Amino acid sequence: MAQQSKNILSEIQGVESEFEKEVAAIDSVTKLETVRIVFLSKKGKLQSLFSHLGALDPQERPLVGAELNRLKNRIQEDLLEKKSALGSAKSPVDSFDPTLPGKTPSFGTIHPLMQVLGEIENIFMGMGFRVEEGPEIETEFYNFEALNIPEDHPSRDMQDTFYLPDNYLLRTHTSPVQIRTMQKQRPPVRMIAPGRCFRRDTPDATHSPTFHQVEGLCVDKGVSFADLKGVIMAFARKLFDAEVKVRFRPGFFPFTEPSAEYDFSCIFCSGQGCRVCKNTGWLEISGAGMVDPAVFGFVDYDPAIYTGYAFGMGVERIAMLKYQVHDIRIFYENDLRFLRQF
Ligand code: 2NM
Repeated sequence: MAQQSKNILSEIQGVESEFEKEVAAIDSVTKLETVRIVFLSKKGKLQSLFSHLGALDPQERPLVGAELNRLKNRIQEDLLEKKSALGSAKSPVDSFDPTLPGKTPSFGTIHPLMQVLGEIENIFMGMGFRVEEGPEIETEFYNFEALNIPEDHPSRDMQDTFYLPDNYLLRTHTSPVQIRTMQKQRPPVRMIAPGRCFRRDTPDATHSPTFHQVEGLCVDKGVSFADLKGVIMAFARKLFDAEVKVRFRPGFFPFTEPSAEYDFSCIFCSGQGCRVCKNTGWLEISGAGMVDPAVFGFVDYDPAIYTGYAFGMGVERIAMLKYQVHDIRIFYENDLRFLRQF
């Protein structure tokens, strides 16, 4: 064999072992492309070997040519193999394509109960009420005693409240917040206490062991039941519509005297009578009254100087009316088919 052919064969060997080293070091698509260009492109090492074929002894050309083709195929196959290996373990930099459309993050929405709570807060803030908060874990003093609820009252039963160790309990209403606020502040007081409450109720369409309340309180010199009626009426008209009527009926609460239950005229039939109001024309909302002097005694307000009214309402009840929800439990089930509607 001619020396020229021997030289090319040994060059082929050199290129092959060079390729073996380079291919082993490939760890990214970018490097793979560099190696491909070095060996396979028009100005690459293989092409330069091919260009020497013409100068060889015609009899030896097929042998050297076959050897060159073998190397070319081998390089192509090895690079392909490397490429698929890299593809299955892509580095983030190689696989990042800045031209792809972005992923839209999925946003949550405010829970319907919190939307209603916010509306109620806004209406009362507009009438000069401050929003006060307090603990959900309470003492018997704040939840019962200071509210003039006697020791033998059924709401104090183990069955009616969640009791915790050391005489703590989960508050059954937000009235303890009113007591705490009166303790730290002299009149005038104009506040609402929104928040979560707890009662030992078996869940059904209208009961849940956890629920939300907004209670209001106004204490000053000369505050009367007429002020209470005016505030509740203004609230009803802002929350539903300007045509809503408010009705007060006699009621009883240990912490107010006199006490009343209040109703709104049915927002679905304008008081004509329908399924929602059970043909009464009225929707029961909640209770209210003039703060009992005994309660003022617990917070050291002089009932001879100050009077006050207080009221409460259930947030779930109002949300159920507003959104035509017929089962309270759906507010707590985290069912996105329900929650996405708000
Ligand atoms: C209601 C109904 C009537 C009320 C009373 C008080 C306090 F602390 F001032 F005595 N807070 N909330 C009250 C009165 C709550 O909810 C149905």
